[in-house]
Amino acid sequence: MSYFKRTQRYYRTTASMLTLICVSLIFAYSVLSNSGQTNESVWNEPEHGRKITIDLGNDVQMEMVYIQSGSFYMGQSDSEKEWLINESGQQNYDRFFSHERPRRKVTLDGFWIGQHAITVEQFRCFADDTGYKTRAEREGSGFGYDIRLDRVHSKEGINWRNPGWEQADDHPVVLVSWEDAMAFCRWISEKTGQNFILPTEAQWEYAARAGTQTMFFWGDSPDDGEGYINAADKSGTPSGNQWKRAFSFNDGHVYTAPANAFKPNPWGLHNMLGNTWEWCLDWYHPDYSVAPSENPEGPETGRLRVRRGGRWNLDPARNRAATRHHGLPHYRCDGLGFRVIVLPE
Ligand SMILES: [Ca+2]
Ligand SMILES: [Ca+2]
Repeated sequence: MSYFKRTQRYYRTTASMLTLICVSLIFAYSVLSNSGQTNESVWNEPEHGRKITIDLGNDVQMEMVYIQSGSFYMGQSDSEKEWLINESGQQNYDRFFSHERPRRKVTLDGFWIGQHAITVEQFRCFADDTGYKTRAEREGSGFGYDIRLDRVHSKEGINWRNPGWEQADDHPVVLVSWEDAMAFCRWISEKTGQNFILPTEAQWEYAARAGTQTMFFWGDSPDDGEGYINAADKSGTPSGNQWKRAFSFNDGHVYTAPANAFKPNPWGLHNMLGNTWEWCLDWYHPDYSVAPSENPEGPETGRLRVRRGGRWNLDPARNRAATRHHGLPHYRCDGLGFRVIVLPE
């Protein structure tokens, strides 16, 4: 065999071996990154954007994304304040939006966060496994959209299994209270051996902004949000009327949308803005700037828990990254769910 042919065969063999090694490495990595439940090192050696898929049983999975530590400006900017006053008037601004200020720099450690809000299917794994009954199920009522009144109102007989309108398994679970969300966290922590908890509102806003400082992660114009958000839109209210205030496009969903129906923010998280409000860990305080600027956790006690991100029946002003709201820990409605985080040890 000529020197040339031997050399060619040598390179061909080496190339095949390298391909085999690469394929094995990729396979090993994907197994590693898909076995968060069993491989501690994956949880504790995170990189920004790294993903873990957790098996909840019954072929149901859940994706978590790692968000690296960093600083960001939390709260409403000066130009945002002007826009809100212009949009809703000084009185409404003072009443609903003034507690988003002052904007200030906050620094956070890294954490894992759900790529999606907890879905109906994921919540069912928890309920089936434990027999847990939510507050709405135990008390037989919740707050839901009343077609007759064309607004959210107290309703008998609604709960996460039946919000009074159709939800597929991949829609975000609704009608769960803060207490219900915490019960889910306890269950999944036990199941995985990891410390699952709700995000603080600082962690929530950091993740929702994903490095942006604009009103929405796609920019400052509500009109540019088409394909990114499910909210009050041109398709109208559940009773067929037009929303008083809405996004200028048709988002294709009257009620909730599936977890993957819209494009994610720059850090790969879906529906942080819109679709459903998301419970946060903190007790509500009207001035969050009194908390430390490093890893703020909210007041030690309180009456109301924070929720963030807006929901499907709200306008652009109430679906921004800085939008904040609150609720009693047992409150539940058909536009309020949650997503979970894990802190690396
Ligand atoms: Ca909509
Ligand atoms: Ca949301």
